[in-house]
Amino acid sequence: MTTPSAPSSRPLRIGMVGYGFMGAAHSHAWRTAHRFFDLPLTPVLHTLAGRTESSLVAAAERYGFAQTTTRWQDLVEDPEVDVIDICTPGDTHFEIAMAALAAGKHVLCEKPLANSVEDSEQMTAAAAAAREKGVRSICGFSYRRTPALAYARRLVAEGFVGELRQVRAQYLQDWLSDADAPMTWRLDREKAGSGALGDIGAHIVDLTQWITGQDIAAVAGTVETVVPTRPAAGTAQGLGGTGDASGERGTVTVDDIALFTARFGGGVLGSFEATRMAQGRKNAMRVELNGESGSIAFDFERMNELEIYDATAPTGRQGFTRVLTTEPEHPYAEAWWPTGHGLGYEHTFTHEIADLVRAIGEGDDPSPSFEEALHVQRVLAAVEVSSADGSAWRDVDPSAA
Ligand code: SOE
Repeated sequence: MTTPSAPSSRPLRIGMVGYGFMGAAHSHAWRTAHRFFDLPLTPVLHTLAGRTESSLVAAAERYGFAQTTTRWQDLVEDPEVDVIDICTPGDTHFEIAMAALAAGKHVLCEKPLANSVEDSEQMTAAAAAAREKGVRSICGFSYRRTPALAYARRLVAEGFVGELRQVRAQYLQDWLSDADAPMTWRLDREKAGSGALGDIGAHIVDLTQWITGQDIAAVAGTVETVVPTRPAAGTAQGLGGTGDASGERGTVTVDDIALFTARFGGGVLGSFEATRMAQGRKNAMRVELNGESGSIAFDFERMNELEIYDATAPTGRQGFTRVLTTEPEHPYAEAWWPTGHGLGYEHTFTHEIADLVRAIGEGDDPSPSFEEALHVQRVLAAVEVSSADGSAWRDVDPSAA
């Protein structure tokens, strides 16, 4: 009988705050990344922090953390913890990230970076100061690590679409279509910052900027709350659940739908739709780029595929081609299964963690940086200001936000 050998690289000890949807996704990624990617450090699930002792302990057992604490400050104060992974609602990001950076801990902060531009600015300044001391920080825009989308970025950079003419982005979900879906923290502005805009619209803002290599410079938009009150109590399931329709109702303080037009820095026009009211669309995060010589289209509900259209092909053979992005040529794919076997939602997080661990081990700056996440925050803020201003165009800059 042989004993499995100990990890060959140095440990990277993780202190995670929060253990909901994102806590589950991140822990899975921390556990898995070094088993599929060659990494300079081996992540170790050191301590899980959360408020409610009983569910915290159960989550730690399920996710594989060695210990728990009901004080996130313990993670920051523990010299053994190397990375603070913030998986809590947006209202807590600022305080935890600032303390972690000041203590010299690397930080992975879920998106959106914070609930306000002002907090995001301070976090970005703190991350920049910490970077001087070798401390790394990253914001969790995990969809960048979808092989098809990373490949789309490469195609754009290689000139496949030629000059970019138009960007179309949608993030469609339906878990709030039922007017009796219960109140959750995602419907509370104090906790979440905004609704569909910040929770899912933030992803398509980040993605389109990253894929095109252009920041959004101005926006004109409308945000709307379609269902103003919802059952205060109910049974949670997934993001939503079943509300107690006969009981008390709470007030929804965030948007259900956000629609906006954007002008990218390079001059290209883009349209954006973020909604949690699109019946039948479960996680349809779609991006389409139309250029002079071709188009690229993606839908997360078919995440292993990228549609590409080559306008330079002979007319009789033109048409969208469905590329299965599971080949060794596609970013991240080679580390996984034999050709064609496909990946899932969780892999985007595993790739994010693999890139982060590599950056920490090699002394590089991981991306998306807090600077990039701050720009996303400024775009979101400008959309809200535009909406309040009767959908007038607003510049995305520090003074306008
Ligand atoms: C996390 O990255 C996240 O944005 C969640 O907060 C959303 O609710 C989810 O639907 C997509 O991923």
